[in-house]
Amino acid sequence: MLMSSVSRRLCAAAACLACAAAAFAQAELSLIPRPDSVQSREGRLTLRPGCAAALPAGCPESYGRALSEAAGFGVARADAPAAAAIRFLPADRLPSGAAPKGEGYALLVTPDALSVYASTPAGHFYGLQTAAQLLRAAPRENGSVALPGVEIRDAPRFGWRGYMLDEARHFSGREAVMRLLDAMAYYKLNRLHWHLTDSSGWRLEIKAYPKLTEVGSRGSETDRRPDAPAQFYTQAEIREIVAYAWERQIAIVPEVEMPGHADAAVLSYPELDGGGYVQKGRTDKWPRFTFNPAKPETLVFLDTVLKETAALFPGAGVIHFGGDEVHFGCQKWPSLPEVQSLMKKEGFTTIEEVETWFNRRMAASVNGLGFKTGGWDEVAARDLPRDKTVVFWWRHDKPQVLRGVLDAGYPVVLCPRRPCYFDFLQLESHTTGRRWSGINPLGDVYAFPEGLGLQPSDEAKVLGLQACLWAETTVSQARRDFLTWPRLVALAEAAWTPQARKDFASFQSRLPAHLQQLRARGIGFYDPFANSPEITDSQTG
Ligand code: TNX
Repeated sequence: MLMSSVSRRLCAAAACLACAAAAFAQAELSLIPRPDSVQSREGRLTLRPGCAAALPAGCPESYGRALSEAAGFGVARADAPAAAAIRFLPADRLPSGAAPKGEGYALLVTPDALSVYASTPAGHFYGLQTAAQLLRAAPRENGSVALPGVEIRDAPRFGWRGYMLDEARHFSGREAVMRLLDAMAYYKLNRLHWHLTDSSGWRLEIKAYPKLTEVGSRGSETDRRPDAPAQFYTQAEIREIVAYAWERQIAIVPEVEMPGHADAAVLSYPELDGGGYVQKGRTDKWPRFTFNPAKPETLVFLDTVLKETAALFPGAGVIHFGGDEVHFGCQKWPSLPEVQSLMKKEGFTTIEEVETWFNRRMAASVNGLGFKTGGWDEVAARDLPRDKTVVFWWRHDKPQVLRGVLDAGYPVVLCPRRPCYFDFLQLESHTTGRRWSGINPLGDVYAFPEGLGLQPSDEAKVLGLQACLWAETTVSQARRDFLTWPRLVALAEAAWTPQARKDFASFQSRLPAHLQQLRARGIGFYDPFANSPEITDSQTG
């Protein structure tokens, strides 16, 4: 039979697409985080514009949008899986093998359909992210996408896959946070630890204490003018961002720092002052570093702040209350009348006992609101309830603190300065940022936490991993992006992918496609392949 020229051209195009799909199937799929198992299967699936997806019941609109954006064409919504080219199905419909549990999922590409199987909304969501990554990477021809046959089984190594953003030192703002949440979700990260208060700024509207944002939100680490613009989140904005994150399976864990790192709050309400920062004899840096820990007004203030915070972050599970570096600013405590009378009443002989009393008092308040208390690792010395406290281990030079925390039975988030602090340099030749007997290059982030020598019994108590972006040296969003990406992509794989599947060379081969995708999202990054120029505040501020 003679072929028309149109159908000949269509056949040639199909053959070409088949070649591209075959080549694509042979190379490792550029999925990040690398799934637990990926097996090639016979055949391929061609998805055409207008193809339909049967999405999980009750899922947000953003699921369909994510598929359409990744495919590059509109994906319609199908009511029933039978008619759909993309299907989200319950775990027990999986044709063979163990049904995925929890955050796990299975994804099959057959000539008929791309099917995602999971037993929870989180599992379906992570299958969706993998589907989106497959679609973005697949070859295109005449507007269609050709996916190689594949069977993926996947589940995370750690349940806490986090990123801490410091908005107190420099403010990122709503749009940057939304963009960040989208990218975090794409890499299956599920906790944003939001550092909203610190000495250089208070960024969270509290209705009972309006001066916190009228006064305390002005300025930043590098701009202390009292008439600098106010920069903070209204409660309505917080609710919007929390809901946006929730749709993406990300819990936002707020941090309200106490009793230290409190200048912005004390500047707003001077009656709460507990004295300042004394380091190497300098009292000028943070003169109001601590709250007065024993003054009844302080306790009422903090209880009220925590209560409003709890109402804004209903699904957070944890409210972080800081608790770090108090020794920098508690020198005045012994001279405060309220501290003196507390010590007398309780029979305390040391300031440490006052700190412990304060921590326990505020942890009870957090717990009373139905949340666990998060605290930097100093709080492990404060005898807080093991089952209601999450310890964030940050002092990498104190492995004995981690040991003690694990032995005491606290759940732990691992976020040691090295290699998890992204305000540290990522390349020796970079000039701006911190170093502490070393720097935090991409490979070190990727290799974490293997170097810690954790035993399986320890790992059971480790909730997970977290990167922290402290923002003292980041005036611009361009610099925050430069410090964050692609190190956060590496952290995402370290937190998700089983240890036996981690391979830095493979990660590096998959990374370039993701750098392009970050660029397409409007997110900046350091390009380790091109050794792109360092972005410092002096260039961008
Ligand atoms: C230590 S981590 C801090 C932060 C700084 C950071 C800078 C922690 C609990 N405290 O206040 O921003 O170092 O790297």
